[in-house]
Amino acid sequence: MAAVEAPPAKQARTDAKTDAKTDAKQEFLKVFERLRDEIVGDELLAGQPESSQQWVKEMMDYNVPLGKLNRGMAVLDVVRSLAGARGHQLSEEEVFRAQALGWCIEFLQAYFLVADDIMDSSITRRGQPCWYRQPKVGMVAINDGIILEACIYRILKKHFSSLPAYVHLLELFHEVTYQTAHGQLLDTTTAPIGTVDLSRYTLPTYMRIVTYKTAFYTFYLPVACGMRLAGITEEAAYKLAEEICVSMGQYFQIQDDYLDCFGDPEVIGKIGTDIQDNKCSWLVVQALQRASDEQKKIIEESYGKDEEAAVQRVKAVYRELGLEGVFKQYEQESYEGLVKTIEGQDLLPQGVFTMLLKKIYKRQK
Ligand code: DMA
Ligand code: MG
Ligand code: MG
Ligand code: MG
Repeated sequence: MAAVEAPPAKQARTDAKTDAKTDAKQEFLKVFERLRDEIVGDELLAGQPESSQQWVKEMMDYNVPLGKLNRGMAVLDVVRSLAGARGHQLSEEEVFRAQALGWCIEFLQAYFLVADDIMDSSITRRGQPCWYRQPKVGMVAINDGIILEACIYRILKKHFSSLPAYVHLLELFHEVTYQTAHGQLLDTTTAPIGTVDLSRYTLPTYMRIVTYKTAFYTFYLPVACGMRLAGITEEAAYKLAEEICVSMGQYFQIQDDYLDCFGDPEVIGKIGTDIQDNKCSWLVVQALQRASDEQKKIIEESYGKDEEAAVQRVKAVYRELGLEGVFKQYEQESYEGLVKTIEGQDLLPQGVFTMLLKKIYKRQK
């Protein structure tokens, strides 16, 4: 059957929207180049051998700007939404600051991912080999991660130290880093190599892991950054933002776990490792709530093994249990619940949150 063509008006609108999106990304990437060049040219690195400057530049180009950039670009969206609600037009400087702060989040993300891929023995990330798997890198990646984290504070110092929000921003990055590292600790210690203990994989344990390892840095951090730049100081507003962002982050990580097993590696840019890695994934938690004794036995014997046949046996049980459908239903309920919460408050403009939610609803990558 021939595809029905979209009416021209709608097509034009869609094109304009796509163009605006590409432009925003291009503008954002330009800011990355500026920040990167500032770091490579700063007084410390300029005094180091050329090879160090080259290394840092290449390491940043490889690890920082090649993701979806949702977290980083969200800061400007949040600032715009907050300014718009007050009828304020952003200056060029305010736009740059929101973008630079967004890059601080992307540096933090890069730092966590470099380390996460080592800990998870992952193969690919963003469609290329994980940084630590580059032959010349190996465990030097640990130090590169430390450099990436330190870059956040150099950017903050250079571009934000004259603002009243500076100390709040420092505290925010420190706090969220601490929370995320504790999430990663829970994630890895709940998945010890070589011991499969299915009694660990409960929903409360799962929710705690994902709240800490993902929700704070993925959603609360960009929203709180935008709120600080907009000059919001009421504690209640931050508490509310945290509540909504944590729910959204839990939903986001559940999608990540689903895609680890059922997503297309070509699309998500990474090869799933959760079953091999013995992870307390949302899927195994759901499977165990529904499995027969026989199915539990298969999971018990095959989970946490780095063997393709074992992975396929676990996936077969997931399919028998209809987990794809269970996920779709969860996704719908979670989305509707979030919309309700967002619409049920009037402390912050709804656009701050709906914008983020729209970007992740039914995501394939
Ligand atoms: C992601 O957990 C959490 C952090 C802090 C990177 P994950 O290992 O499920 O992420 P991914 O699937 O991207 O490796
Ligand atoms: Mg991982
Ligand atoms: Mg991990
Ligand atoms: Mg994952």
